[in-house]
Amino acid sequence: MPVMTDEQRLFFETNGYLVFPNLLSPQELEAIREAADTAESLWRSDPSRLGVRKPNLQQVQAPIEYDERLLKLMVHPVVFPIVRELLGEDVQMIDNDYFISPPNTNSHAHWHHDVGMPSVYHPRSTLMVKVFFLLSDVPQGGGGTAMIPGSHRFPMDFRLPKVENPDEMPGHVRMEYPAGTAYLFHCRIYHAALNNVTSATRRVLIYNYGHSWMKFWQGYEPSEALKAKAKTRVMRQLLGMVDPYSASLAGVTDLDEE
Ligand SMILES: O=C(O)CCC(=O)C(=O)O
Repeated sequence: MPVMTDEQRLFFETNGYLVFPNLLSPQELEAIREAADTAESLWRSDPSRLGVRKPNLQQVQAPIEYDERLLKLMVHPVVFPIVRELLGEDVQMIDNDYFISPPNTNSHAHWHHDVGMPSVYHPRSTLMVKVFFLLSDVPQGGGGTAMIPGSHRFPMDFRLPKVENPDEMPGHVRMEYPAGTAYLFHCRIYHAALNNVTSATRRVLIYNYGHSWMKFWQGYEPSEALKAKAKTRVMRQLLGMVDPYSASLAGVTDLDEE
């Protein structure tokens, strides 16, 4: 059963992204923030834990390994069915991150798309869909994600304008929204993280989904401890615990089905 509204289908096809205002209720947001705080303090207390520790980005790699609430967010009942519809029944997790962009820092990610794959021409395919959950308000100039609407359909040889400062890209839209908002995009869309010129820290959880025959992004392979927590068909497939070439959620109507 399709879950996307006609408005969502048209918007995504045209623009390559979707926004979900107020997706997390205040209670859900509080619980997810608490889980993210726990992950962050564990990560900060142990420099051997995977992630990036740079002045303009602190990246807690694979937050789903840290707290079951962050694992469950991967199957959010509103967003995940849409991801599934966009990618198909062989959907799998590819990577997941918790990004912290400190105040008054320059962009950590200039304009790019996530699936260049120079040998493969796939303008009609959706290879990956990335979902962002905002855990902090992102004010204007607060280092939010920016995208070029419709650029997921640009041809391989499209000449993107060269800009020194990512904020100067013509025609971009900015994901500057309150905490609790989520957005997703088609990974061929051109996107960037803009400069954070405010005194606010941006906090965002990122879940990237692809197909079961794709590899996990290196360093994001689920641990055995995490796999032991996968009690449902959906979770087992998302964590790659099924045959990659016959994986399918076809017929699964209840995300909690064991
Ligand atoms: O931090 C951001 O908003 C951009 C993230 C990004 O570029 C990516 O996930 O590929």
